[in-house]
Formats: sequence, C-alpha cells, structure tokens
Amino acid sequence: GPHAEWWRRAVIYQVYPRSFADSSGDGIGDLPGVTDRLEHLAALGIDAVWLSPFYRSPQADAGYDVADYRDVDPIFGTLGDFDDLLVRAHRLGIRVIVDLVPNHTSDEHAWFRAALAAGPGSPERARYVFRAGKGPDGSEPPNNWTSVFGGPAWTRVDDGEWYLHLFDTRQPDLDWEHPEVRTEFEDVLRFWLDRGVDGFRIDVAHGLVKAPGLPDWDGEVSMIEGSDAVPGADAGDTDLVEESAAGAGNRGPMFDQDGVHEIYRDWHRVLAGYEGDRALVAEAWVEPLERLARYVRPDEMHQAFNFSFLTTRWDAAALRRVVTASLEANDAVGAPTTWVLSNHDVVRHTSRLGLRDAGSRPKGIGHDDEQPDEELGLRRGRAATLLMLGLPGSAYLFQGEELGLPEHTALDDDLRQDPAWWRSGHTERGRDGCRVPLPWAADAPGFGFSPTGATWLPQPASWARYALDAQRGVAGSTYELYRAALDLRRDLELGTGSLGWVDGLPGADPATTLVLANRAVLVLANLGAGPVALPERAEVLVASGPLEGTTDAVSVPADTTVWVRLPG
Ligand code: TEU
Repeated sequence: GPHAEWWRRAVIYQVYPRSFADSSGDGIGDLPGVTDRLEHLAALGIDAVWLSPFYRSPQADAGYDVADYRDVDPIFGTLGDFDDLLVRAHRLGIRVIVDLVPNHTSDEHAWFRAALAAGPGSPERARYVFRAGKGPDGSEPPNNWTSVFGGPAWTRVDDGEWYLHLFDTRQPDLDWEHPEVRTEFEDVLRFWLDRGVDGFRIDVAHGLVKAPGLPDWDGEVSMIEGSDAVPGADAGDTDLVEESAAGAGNRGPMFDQDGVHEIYRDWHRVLAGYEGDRALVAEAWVEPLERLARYVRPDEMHQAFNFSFLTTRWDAAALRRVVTASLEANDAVGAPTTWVLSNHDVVRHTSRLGLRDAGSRPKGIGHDDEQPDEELGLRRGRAATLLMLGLPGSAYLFQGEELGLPEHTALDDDLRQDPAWWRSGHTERGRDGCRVPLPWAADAPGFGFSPTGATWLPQPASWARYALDAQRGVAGSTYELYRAALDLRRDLELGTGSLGWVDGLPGADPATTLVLANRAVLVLANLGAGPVALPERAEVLVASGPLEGTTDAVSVPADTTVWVRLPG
C-alpha cells in the first residue's frame, strides 16, 4: 500500500518527555502533557514521534537508566497514560517509536540488585560484566577503559569485584553473551509491540557486544568529538573537525563488534512477526558511513541515525561530500538515509551554527565559553533545516527546533543535572542546555510549560520570542517555515525522491552554493557571503529567510536556502 515502509521517507519528531509539556504541575514534563499537545505535532506535519525514555528509573541519566522496562515512571504518568497517548497519536495519523536501552540497566533494576546481593561467581552476576580487579589485592580496575561520561568505566563493589559501565556508575552494562539477557529483551520488545508501538530507537546500538577478553585500549571512548564526518578525507582537510583523528575511538573493543549484528537479526525477525511495518532505528556512533550501513542491512534494522551533520562545518563543499557519502553508503544496502541536525545529546543546531567555527562543535556550551551569535545562528539554522528537508530519506527533528530554539548557554552550574557535567570533572558542559522545557506561551509563567509555571530547568527570559503562540500564524516565523516545508515535502514526495547535484547554475559558485534537484524541486542553499540570483521565472516555493530583488529578478541572500520550481 501507499504507507508501506513508511520509515523510508518519514519525518520523525523527538519528544523528550521531561521537557515537552507538563500536565501535573511539578515542573517535569509527562505523558499526558504530550497527549495534550499532539494536535500541535499533527499541525506541524510530522509522520511519527520518538519518545525518549519514560520507564521506571531513578533518573541518574534522565531515564536512560531503566529500572523496569515494562512500566512508566510515576513522574511521567502510568501505563494507562501511555496507552492513551498511543491511541490519540494513531488517531491523528502519527506513529509512535519508543526508546529501548539495552546496553545497560539502572543500578536499581531488579537484576542488578540481585547481582549485588548474590556475590561473586553467582548466576545473578553473570548477566552483567563483573570481573576481579588487577594488582595483588585486586584494587586496580580489570582494564583501562574509561566511561563516555569521564572517569574509569569500572566501579568496585563491597566484596571486591568490579563491574563495567560504559556510561554512569549507575548504568551497569549487561552481558549480551548471556542467553537470558537476549530472551529478556525480546520479551520487552514484544511487550511494547503488543501495546501497539510502531518501532524502537535502540540506544547505544553499537555498544552491546564487547571484544572477548575485554582488552585494554588507549583510544578515546567519547562519542562526539571522535566523529569523522567525512569518510576517506585526509586529516589535513580544513573543512573537517580538528579532532577527526580521534575517530577511531568508536572502533575500540567496546563498540561496533561484529557479534552485535546477530542481535539485530533476531530483533528484525521479532518485528517481522507483527503487522504494520514496525521499525528499528539504530543510535550507533559508528564510522565510516559504510560501517554504519551494516546496521541497516536488509535483515537488520530499518534505519540508523546519520550523525554526519553534527560535525560538519557550514561549508558547501563539506556538506556536499557528507550528503553524497551518506546516500551512497545507504544505497549500497538498500536502506533509506536519515538526517539529523539536533537531538537531546548535542548543542542545538541554531547555536552550533552561530559559533565562529560554524557548526562542528556539538558539545555543550557554557557561560564562560565563546557565545554563539544568536541571529546568525538562527538564520543559518533555518537554512540548514530547509536544506535537510529537501533531501531524500528520513529526517529527525528534535523538539523545539521548530521554534528555532537556541541552546541555553547561561545555566547556573549548580542547576546542571547531566552526569556528563560532573563525571567529566566539569570539563564537559553537559547536555542540559538543549533540554530546557519548551516555551508554549509568551506571556504565561514558565512560558506555559506547566499549569503552575514550574520548570525543572530555568528558561532564559529572552525566550518569549520563541514561544509557539508568538509564532503560530506569523508569516516568516520559524514555526511557519517548518510547517510550510513539511507540507511541501509531503505533497511533493521529496522523502522518496532522489538527489541530483546541479552544476553550472549561472551565478551560483559551487564553492559556496549548494544546488540540488529532488523531483520537481530545486534546492539552493547559499552559504556564501553575497547574494545568488535565481534563474528567471523560477517559482519560489519556500525560503528560509527574506529574499532580495524584484519579482522578475529574485536573489537569495547569504545563509539562506530556497526551494524553487523551474519553469517548463
Ligand atoms: O547516547 C549515546 C552516547 O554515547 C552519546 O550521545 C553521549 O550521550 C554523549 O557523548 C555524552 O556526552 C545515548 C543517549 O542518547 C544518551 O542520552 C545517554 O546518556 C546514553 O546513550 C546512555 O544511555
């Protein structure tokens, strides 16, 4: 039917429940808050939502530390609230993807509590990665791995054994060689599939299987600054992130082991047993793109996040290379490409693009750091979005980007909650700045996030201009830009189109202007300093910002993207 393999072209909106909308008044967003605002999402024109974790959790990593995979945390509501959300979303034609966190559990998960109680050598410990320490009294960690959040990846328990945690100490890694771990997660998949979810976003999908013997390793484990956006480019390439040499970081013994694919083949079969095109999307910080594409081979996952844009500068040649490389790598395995500009782990793209090096630094920004130029960032952010939405494939949006929200860069340090902030010894700013509660109403306390005005993180006073009610129906607003683009993208079927680079458009310097054709649409992104003239009689469908010139001679100013239809 027309909706078969919907995920190939879907625009999927990430809801971070803690910060989307609060119905209870405690200042923390919840599932009924999401349900109440589903009409906003339907009006925006997205195809699906991905809900970040709402399961029972002590919230040591904002819910990515799950204590019970089959229940909703009381701060977010109840299972009944989840069922309501799902029914209402489906009625509005919105699919729902939930987040599955299989690499680690919470330290409050029943299995981990049992493992602590049972002691060394017990079957309970075998579900996790417990080891004896090194050194005469075992006081040295079993190997030299460090946690993604900083510090050693091992913690010692009272009886002297150590357990592995690639993330926080409160997120013990499971042992995926253990058959019970495998059956348990297949059951968890079925639990949510039976309730009617349309798919799963698989957290740290490249991390589950570790190299046998857990060998020492001297590379970086950090996920973000290690990304080399462009496969095959040499280290001297100035378009690239400086740290690209650290890219090998993701291929250490803790990530992207061949054995992980067997798990996803099993899961593929589980999903295939259900009607309705359920989908799996891999969160795998893996490179190069050919290596990432292995996660979306025909019998594995359906999508993988393509994080290339997070580390690519605002540079026409660099962007063209990553777009081409992304499409090629996915075409080779018959999977759709995905595009991502923002998510809950990185600096919002409007702020990345407002920095001097324009775009390539997705780590946190603090008040002492270089501050983004908010207007420039917004302008480029809108241009980047219109470029992304003009590409074939599936696109992910992070809540608030439809409002043009910037990163909150002036949070008081004592309010920061991200474990990456304090585990790194404050060398990382952490991810709180992109997780600030959304502004819905310009004049309400807390910008209408909660009925009481409470917000779990403070919002900058300057956010009134970004509130939904300040933008809805306002020509030229970021919200109306997203709406128009999503509308056109759907009508013109750009998601299932194919890309052709257009060279030699008069006046468009390929060093600074990207020009591509997708179905009937020509997408032109001007990343240069001066205006680019549009071909005569080109019909402008949508523009990321104001255009210049007269009706007969339209030109596209710097840092602006347009979609046009050519005459004839
Ligand atoms: O993130 C995976 C990951 O390794 C990075 O995005 C990481 O969060 C970042 O480098 C830290 O600075 C996933 C989730 O998206 C993230 O929110 C969780 O914290 C993490 O897994 C652990 O579950």
